[in-house]
Amino acid sequence: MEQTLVLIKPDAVERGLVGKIITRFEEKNLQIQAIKMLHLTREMAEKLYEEHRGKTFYAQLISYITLGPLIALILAGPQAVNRARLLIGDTAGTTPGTIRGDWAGSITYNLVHGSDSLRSATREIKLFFPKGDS
Ligand code: IDP
Ligand code: MG
Repeated sequence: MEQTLVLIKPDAVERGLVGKIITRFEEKNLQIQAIKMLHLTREMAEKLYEEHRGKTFYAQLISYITLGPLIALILAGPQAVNRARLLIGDTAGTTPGTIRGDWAGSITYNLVHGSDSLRSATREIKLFFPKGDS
């Protein structure tokens, strides 16, 4: 079964949206295979977002994702990577009916992360759930 990594980012935890966000995924029949709360170190944030190093919003992104605790999930199901991204919505949160479209306040503070490809999913799952940890 295909797996993807989803993060419920610190702003969503702070705003009390964890339950509602998890419900969206569960209602679409994406199964929770692992879940944990953690506060990212700067080092881990830099690994997660290595593709964005050097971009104008990079510093803001690293401080955002390390602001407070987040929830990491492995979700599984047919086409889990794409289906999770569809539920999450576009980066700027302009699509109503998606998690970001309904609740996100800005392009940076957009509540949720979802792996963007199978390759990213494999890399990110290893980062958040090293062997023996899930
Ligand atoms: P994604 O989360 O939809 O895959 P990415 O382009 O991978 O979007 O960007 C990673 C994260 O960086 C976004 O979720 C958002 O929090 C932040 N971000 C992306 N683009 C911008 C921008 O143009 N300005 C500020 N923050 C941004
Ligand atoms: Mg991305």
